[in-house]
Amino acid sequence: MPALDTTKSWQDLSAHAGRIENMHLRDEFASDPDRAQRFTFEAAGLVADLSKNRITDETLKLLGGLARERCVEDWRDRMFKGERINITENRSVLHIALRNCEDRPIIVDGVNVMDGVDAVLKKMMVFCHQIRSGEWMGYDGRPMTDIVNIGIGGSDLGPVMVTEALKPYAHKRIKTHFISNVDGTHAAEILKPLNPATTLFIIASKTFTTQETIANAMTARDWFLAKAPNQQAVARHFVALSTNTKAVAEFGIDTDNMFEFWDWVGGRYSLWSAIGLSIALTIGFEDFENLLEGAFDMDEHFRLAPLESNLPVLLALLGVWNANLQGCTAHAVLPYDQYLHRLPAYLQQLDMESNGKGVTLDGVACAWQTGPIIFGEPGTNGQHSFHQLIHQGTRKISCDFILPAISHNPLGEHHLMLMANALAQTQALMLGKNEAEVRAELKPGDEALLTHKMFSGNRPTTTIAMKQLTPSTLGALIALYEHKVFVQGIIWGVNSFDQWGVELGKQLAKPILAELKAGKPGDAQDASTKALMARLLAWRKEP
Ligand code: G6Q
Repeated sequence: MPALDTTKSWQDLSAHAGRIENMHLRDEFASDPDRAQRFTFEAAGLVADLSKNRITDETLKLLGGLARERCVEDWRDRMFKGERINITENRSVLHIALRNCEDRPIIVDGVNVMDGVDAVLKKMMVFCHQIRSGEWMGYDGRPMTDIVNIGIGGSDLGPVMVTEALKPYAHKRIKTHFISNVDGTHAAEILKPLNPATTLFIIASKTFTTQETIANAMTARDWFLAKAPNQQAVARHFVALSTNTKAVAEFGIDTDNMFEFWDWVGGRYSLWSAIGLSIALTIGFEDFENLLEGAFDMDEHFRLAPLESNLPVLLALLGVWNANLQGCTAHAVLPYDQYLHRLPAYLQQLDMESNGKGVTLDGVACAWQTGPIIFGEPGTNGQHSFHQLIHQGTRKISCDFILPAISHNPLGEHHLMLMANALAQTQALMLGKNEAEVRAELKPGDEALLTHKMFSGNRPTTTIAMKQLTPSTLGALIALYEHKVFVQGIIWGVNSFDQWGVELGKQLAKPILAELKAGKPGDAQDASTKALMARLLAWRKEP
């Protein structure tokens, strides 16, 4: 693929960005009563208002041209067909198969992957029923009250985010917990209140070789066996989610208790697979299917809608516009729903691990910015913290405000207050406060405060609204972001589906661990690492 900055559409967009440099959103809204309507798009139960971004009709037209020149439709179709578009790992990218609710055949290496998908879903359905009904009992004949998912990265963040987001749908008897960090504190604090006789452990690891997960799984097994009557009890209390049958068996989990998935499911795209078992056990299989269906609706929209009204494509192009041509240095995700409090963390992995890449598919260094820094907190907490910088800081930051109309907890006027705050933030970031407005409020003698109280406004925000946060709208929202990230990767020319950056740290941790165990830093370590190791080891020896 030609370098992004050499393409005609990129050059046209850059020239256009220069032409509208002095545009202010306040003036655009004042002069164009249709602006909000023209720049609002809908799909799969989500409404996205793009109008508070620094865009014009011309911008969207040119961005559409960019998408065409970068062959977005072709890449999208190749993904849906199961082609090996993850070229550095020689893999298909088929999370869409996991929620292919119409069962359209998807053939990889002559095999319809839907057969395996359907079989695992069925196995998950049966298991969900057994656990939730209490039919599946622990070693002393009682039903499970606690589920502990042990996994990290893609085998943790999605399930954590979704089980938190869908708490109103959770089974009353069952509490779901997650252990991810190799810091023993995580396992210790989660296990402390639990009773092994009524706890089910889910060991979630695609490779089943991840150091942190295996260490936590072994700790959990030791903790369990310290109370359980015998080794056989493990079969009632440990299940595995993995692609690696051999390693699961070696760990001592009966492979009948293993839920399979495949190498074409990327870790950070895996919550729809067996990795979502903790979700299905928590909210029930029917609502898990509703989650898949919501995602499927978004997939169908992404697959079929023209680029001009295709929500993931539009959000992707807007993100590229803001990051590469409007000088935004980061992107904030601001869910105005407490249940979505782990969404920013989830999206950090989805976006930053997918598009945090510095070379193109051809292995050439990118001369343009790629994946943005993603951060966020649920509203209104962020308003009393980092929103200050978004309003008045020297860095430009684009934001997504995510806003359901109906709360699961309709307490007094809380939800109206929450919505008012979200809307007020996007309005303030758009309008700002000019000199005349500040002067009109300044008390005599407060002239020195003038510039402190002024807001430039003109800061880009997108509002994604929905009727209510449900399994279906959540599924659509996650799929929206997944496809957005994919389209951005296509525009930037990077592989959104590998993660070589995770590897180096893992490799280097091995010799350091060996030396820490031996109590002596190795000579090959750099001076800083060596000194830190020596100091830490010395402290550990002190009484
Ligand atoms: C995700 C990454 C990474 C992965 C974890 C856990 O896309 O590949 O976050 O999910 O490293 O890997 P395992 O599931 O193999 O333990």
